[in-house]
Amino acid sequence: MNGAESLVHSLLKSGVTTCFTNPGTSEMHFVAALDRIPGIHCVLGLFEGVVTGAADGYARMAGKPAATLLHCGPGLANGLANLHNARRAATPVVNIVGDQATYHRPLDAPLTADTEGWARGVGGWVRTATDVKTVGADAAAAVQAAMIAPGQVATLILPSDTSWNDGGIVAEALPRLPTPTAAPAQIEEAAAILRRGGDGIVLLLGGVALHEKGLALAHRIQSATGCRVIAQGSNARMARGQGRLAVERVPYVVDVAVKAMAGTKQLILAGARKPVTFFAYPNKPQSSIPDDAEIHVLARPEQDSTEALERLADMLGCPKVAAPDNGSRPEIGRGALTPEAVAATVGALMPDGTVIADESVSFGRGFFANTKAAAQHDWLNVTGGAIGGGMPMATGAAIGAPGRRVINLQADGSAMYTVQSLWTQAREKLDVTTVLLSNRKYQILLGELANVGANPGRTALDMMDLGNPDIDWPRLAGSMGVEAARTDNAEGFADLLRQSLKQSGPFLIELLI
Ligand SMILES: Cc1ncc(C[n+]2csc(CCOP(=O)(O)OP(=O)(O)O)c2C)c(N)n1
Repeated sequence: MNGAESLVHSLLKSGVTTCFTNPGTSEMHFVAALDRIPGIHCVLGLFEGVVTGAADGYARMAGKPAATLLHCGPGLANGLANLHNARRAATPVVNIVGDQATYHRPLDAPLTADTEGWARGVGGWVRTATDVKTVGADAAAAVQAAMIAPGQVATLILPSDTSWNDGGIVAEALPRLPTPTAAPAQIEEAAAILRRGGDGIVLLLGGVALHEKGLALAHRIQSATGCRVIAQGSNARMARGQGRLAVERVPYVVDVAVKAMAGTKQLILAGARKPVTFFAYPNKPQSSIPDDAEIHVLARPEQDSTEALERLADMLGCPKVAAPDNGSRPEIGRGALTPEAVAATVGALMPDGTVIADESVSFGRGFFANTKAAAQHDWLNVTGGAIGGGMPMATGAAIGAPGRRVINLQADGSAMYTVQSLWTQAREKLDVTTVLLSNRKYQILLGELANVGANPGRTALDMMDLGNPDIDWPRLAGSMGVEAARTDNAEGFADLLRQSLKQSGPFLIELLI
């Protein structure tokens, strides 16, 4: 058995069944091993940002990591932005990077780079395999490391001789390390604040606290104490729709966020961090939370926040409550393609169990209110602010959640970063509906110009304009095997969305907004 074969067998023993890849020469033995050993679904991405973003989306839905397979330092570098997004989402990823043979590295051949250094920025676990005999054990350790709560990118660098040499040994799965629980004092402190009551108590949820069980517990606590419940600005995965507590997110725009969080006196963090603004702006605050607010940590992101919410609810004696009533399903939108009309149509038509991959950027800010009473769904955000995450995330989510429709709410500028995702969706016949929000601008940056106090001229405005030439999305998608159509009104959108939901495979709807 060679090293590559021991690696594949060991990944399988540790429960890894999907590999997103864009290989090169140094990965050929790994690829050949995948041929000989059944059990791993291999998915080709035509750019490493697709590979890494898909691994992120996959694990958010599957609850376990996929492997990537990338080519040397430069292949990793191409995938770094979406590994950064995965790091911010605390997604487990087993990031495998083939590299120069150990004895070839000193020759400084063209693709030789600081692979370890580049990997270190996106995850706390980086290892370079040194011996064929321990490659299997390295793989098991990488899976274990990726799953350390709350989840992380674990990079295993694989010099090609450790792949092709004989003498590989298959490693058994390592035990999953337990998720630390909150200390009693953390629960007591939060309970004391909630018991005392009064205005301005805010429970801020992040991480797994936004999954179904955490939200139900937050609903119990809110019903019993009257505290406000809100979510972090961007989240890996949030359970939403009928019967689930509808929570807003801390807004992106600083002034709007400051207004939304005004009056916060006691901020209780459950798997969340204290909100900070994306950027500093001249004469604006760096956090939306008032300076005099007190911060209490019910559960740190790496602690089990659901269990902490449960202990808190029990300590407070919060009675069981009926599931929240979010009202009736929205009606489909009519007329112009306003954010509200688009959101209402998505909310009206999405089937039960839909996964929303949200990279709607500036157009999507009203989407939450109009989808809270939709069928039950999960909402995934691009978490690290690195655009180009949406389409790969949708692609990976469709593989991680088979049988569920993925709707990708996708701004056009961000889409162009990783547009090759459409090709993978077509090849894998994935049930992804891309709602392409075509404003032909970097709209958000126009707002940012004003926020930083800049006075734009012609050149500055040209840098935010995606027209000239206009991108022909139906033709672009069609060229990659994805059926597509365009509309400029809400009725047309509803027709196309219905059509896409009825058929299997990917579909792209360009909305001229
Ligand atoms: C990797 C990366 N590159 C550049 C940026 C800067 N950036 C933020 S938003 C944006 C434009 C987004 O445009 P689009 O996706 O069309 O959304 P819109 O603003 O039109 O809603 C850019 C270039 C970024 N956040 N991440």
